Amino acid sequence: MLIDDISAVAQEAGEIILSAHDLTVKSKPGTANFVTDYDIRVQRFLQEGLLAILPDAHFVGEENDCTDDVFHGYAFIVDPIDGTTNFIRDYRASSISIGLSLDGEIIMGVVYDPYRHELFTAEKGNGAFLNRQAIHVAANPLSNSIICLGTTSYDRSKTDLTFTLARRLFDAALDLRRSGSFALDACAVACGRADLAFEATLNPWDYAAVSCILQEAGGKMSQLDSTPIRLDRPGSIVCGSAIAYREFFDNEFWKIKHTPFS
Ligand code: 2AM
Ligand code: CA
Repeated sequence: MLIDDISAVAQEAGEIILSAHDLTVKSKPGTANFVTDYDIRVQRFLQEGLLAILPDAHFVGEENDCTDDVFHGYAFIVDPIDGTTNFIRDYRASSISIGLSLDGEIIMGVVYDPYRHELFTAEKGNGAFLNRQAIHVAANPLSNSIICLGTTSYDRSKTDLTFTLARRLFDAALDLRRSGSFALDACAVACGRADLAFEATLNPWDYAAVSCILQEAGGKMSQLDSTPIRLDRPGSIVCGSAIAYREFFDNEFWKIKHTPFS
């Protein structure tokens, strides 16, 4: 099956991450924005492996600035290492993220965490799985929720927005977490380890795969103003269990008033 073939490529790529040593690190535009020779190596491996499975598919990956057509036919939308800063520091919270779209709609998502040997998979209409066991979002109210945030450290113009929102949510919820890999945060929500995740700006390869996994696990995902996610440009993201996500919008947490970002 297609999803098994894609999963096998992701797991093989995980071995490259686990075998990494003597990294070469380069800065990308913005602050706290890095790429290593392994990001590029893993992406090359994925591109070759995935296009061997679906030769006619378009391919969008973080590390080749590729803006291929995601609206016609099949397209892989891939982050070879989500959580590059963690990878550089050997913090061991990074993942491989592979979304597959058909005519602009994500139909499959695979996220592999090589450190925990955890494989999250979903096919549209067929449910979501962690290591082939069905998963589902939790049912906690916001007051009992764990909330994952991304700090958009690469764009400091988003810092006030991020921390104002974080403070509001912290006051309303149980606690906050910051992993450094949005794909892992969203997978934590999908399998009920956390309840809500947000970040002020992400790229399609950060959320394409998990959008399918989360939806198939019974969760919801959109931009912070509740408009649909985009596959062709960056955007803000919030995702959660159906309950936490509804409370997030019912309480208008995202409307940051009395700040320059309202
Ligand atoms: P990355 O590690 O693949 O770059 C952490 O806050 C999250 O933001 C991670 O998922 C990280 O993905 C992502 N991220 C890091 N730099 C980014 C950038 N310049 N634009 C959008 N997302 C980024
Ligand atoms: Ca990346």
